[in-house]
Amino acid sequence: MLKTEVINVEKIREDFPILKRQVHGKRLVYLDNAATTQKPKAVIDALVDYYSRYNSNVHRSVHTLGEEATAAYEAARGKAAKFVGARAKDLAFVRGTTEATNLVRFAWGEKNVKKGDTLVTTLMEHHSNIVPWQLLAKGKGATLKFVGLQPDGTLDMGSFESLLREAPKLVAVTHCSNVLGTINDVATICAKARKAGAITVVDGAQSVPHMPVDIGAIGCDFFGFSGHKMLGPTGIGALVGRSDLLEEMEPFHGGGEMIKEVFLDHSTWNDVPHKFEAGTVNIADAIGLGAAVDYLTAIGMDKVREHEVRLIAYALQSLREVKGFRAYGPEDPEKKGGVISFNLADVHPHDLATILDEEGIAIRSGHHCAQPLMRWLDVESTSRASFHVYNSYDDVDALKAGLLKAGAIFKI
Ligand code: 7TS
Repeated sequence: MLKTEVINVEKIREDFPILKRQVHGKRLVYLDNAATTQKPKAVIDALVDYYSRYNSNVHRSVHTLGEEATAAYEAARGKAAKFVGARAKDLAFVRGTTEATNLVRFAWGEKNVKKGDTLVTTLMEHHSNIVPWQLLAKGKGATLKFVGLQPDGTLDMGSFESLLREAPKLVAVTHCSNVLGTINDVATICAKARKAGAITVVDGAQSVPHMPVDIGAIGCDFFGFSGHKMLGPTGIGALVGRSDLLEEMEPFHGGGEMIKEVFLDHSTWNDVPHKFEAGTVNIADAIGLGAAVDYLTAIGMDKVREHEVRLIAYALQSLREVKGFRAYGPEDPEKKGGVISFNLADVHPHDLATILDEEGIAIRSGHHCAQPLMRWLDVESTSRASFHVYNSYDDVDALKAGLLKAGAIFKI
């Protein structure tokens, strides 16, 4: 059975040119969506259209091309903001989630974090939600502390509550783990953190591409996400911030377009969000992200989520039948995003990924930029299959067949 019956996978697959290619003579089974997703023709066409019809810089030229490019760039901002329940003026385009976090580190953190302060993140974070806070803490003489995990791969809320008693300046947490798939109750976390006086930063890299997200309902102060994980181009993402904080923050980068006036001894800043978009921005890819938002909106994010829940449920049930298979993270598909991290007995994940590649199956193996989590799991690395709209039960069956083949090779 190909379809999950929630969305028409066969029809959707037609929109993705890359899915027609073969790898080692086999049908491409792309299960590395948590690293980056494939792009529908609508997104590729939006890039080609911009470069072939109205390529021009934005916010400066009064000629027709300049005005068309500015209108398309700002329309993309509006689309991206609406997609996550935010206002366009509260959304700054950045390169991706990593840059969003670093923007907060510099533009908010440098001014507000002081010696002796506590910053809080969690053990399940991607390095991009750990290292910037480590650097900030080190520079300021602050301390970075970590919320622990429960054996099922969910956050230990007891450990969170006790860290809140230290009145942290900042709480940074992922909406959805890129390894365990754990979906965190970020609304509750942000409400508690705010009550304790902390600023909240939510990493939406693995949630926005896979489920309906309403930043207003989450109630965080900052929220970052990446376009390339949601069918959009690489090099574009967004930081959404609370407007009063964005207003009072320092700029991130200095240069053209982020200023109002420049004198020899000082400058004044452009309005938010342009204050955070120095230099020539990534026009084409922002427009491409707008096209990706249109594409996902037409499918419906509630359907995307339901489709992935069914795929995850099917995959967990089916892959558990493979001898030596061990998955990490929550077992309930309703509590999990579209990723399954696993190991197959003691086969090295890179060996497994190489064997699967011979079958045309793309998974990721490694530490997934989450080394503290790997240590907590007591493994060096894992294999990871991750899903999106074009994946089907057939892809799961192909993965299972690949694992059985690997099992036979390694005599498990
Ligand atoms: N946060 C999470 C939860 C992520 O999964 C990633 C990327 C990032 C932040 C950083 O996003 P970027 O677009 O700035 O790179 N995660 C992965 C991954 O799991 N495999 O490759 C990239």
